[in-house]
Amino acid sequence: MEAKGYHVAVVGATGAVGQQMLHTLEQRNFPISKLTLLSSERSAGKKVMFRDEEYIVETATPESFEGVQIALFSAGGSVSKQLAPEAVKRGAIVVDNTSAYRMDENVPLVVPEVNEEALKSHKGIIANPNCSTIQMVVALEPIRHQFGLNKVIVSTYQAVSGAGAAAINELKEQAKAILNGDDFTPEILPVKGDEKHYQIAFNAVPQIDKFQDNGYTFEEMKMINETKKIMSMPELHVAATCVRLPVETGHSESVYIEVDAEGVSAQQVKELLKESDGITLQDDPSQQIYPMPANCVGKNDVFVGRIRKDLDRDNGFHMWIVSDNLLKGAAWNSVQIAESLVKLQLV
Ligand code: L14
Repeated sequence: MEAKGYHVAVVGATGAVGQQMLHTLEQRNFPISKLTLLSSERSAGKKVMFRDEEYIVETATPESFEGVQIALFSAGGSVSKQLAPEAVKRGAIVVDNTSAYRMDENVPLVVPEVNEEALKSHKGIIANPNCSTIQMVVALEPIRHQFGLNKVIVSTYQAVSGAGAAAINELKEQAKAILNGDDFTPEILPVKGDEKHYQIAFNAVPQIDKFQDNGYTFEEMKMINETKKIMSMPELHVAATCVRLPVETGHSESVYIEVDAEGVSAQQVKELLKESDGITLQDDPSQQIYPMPANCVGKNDVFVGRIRKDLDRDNGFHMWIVSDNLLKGAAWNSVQIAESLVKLQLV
């Protein structure tokens, strides 16, 4: 079976993340014997190219998963809730890119650089974490391992593509309207299903996903809870503020951390991250070198820079973390999980 590859399904194949999943499967030359492309009814019938072959996307139903071995889901939480168990029932391993199962005790929440081993306990569904969480924990894990970690305070600067292809379109159309002096009506951002919609072009909006009763947004709570779960650190202090910017793709994060060890230098942190898997260090103030989303689009790595020591606390550090939210934040992490499943002979 290994030589020929696996029967893979992509659910949400026409979406912003689904398209990147196909691109990543191609680019990684993932062993595929058969590919099934699925979507909600709305997008069914669309044509999609994969390895120079044209596929017609079909409406996802329970029966669509007959014979599927690996199913990558990215068609929204309700589709995952409905169909992921159906795929598992038919023998597939599901890698789910929605928030539907992330905090479920029976579901491993995996970033391979951090907790690949957690895959071994899977019961059919594996959750792909939130995009903002993934890029942060890739940078935090080597620091935790080397110096210990007890506190994280993060502010995000998130791109619109996280909210899907329609949000990208809204940013572009709005920017055009504003430059032309035309009227416009925000309809999607900050959250499609929420009551009010606000301008995103030439603006900054401190709301990603819906508000919870505690005053934090769901995106902020995802970062807080998922970070603790992935790093197996229920006691870690984490706070998050998530902000949407008029950037098309690439999330940025200003992160403050406190380590356990005393006397650690910024240089030590830089050297550690430079050698760590999945990280590219871009940190040279003398040459104005630091990560920016425009330079990270299309790349799988997490980019880290602006590493400096807090001026008041010996164990405090500040850094700037940027990654392509559709790749390491979504499609690449999902495909990487699939590669790990193959490597660990779990599929
Ligand atoms: O939890 O609107 O996977 O940018 C990440 C992107 C939720 C929406 C998730 C956005 C999504 C979020």
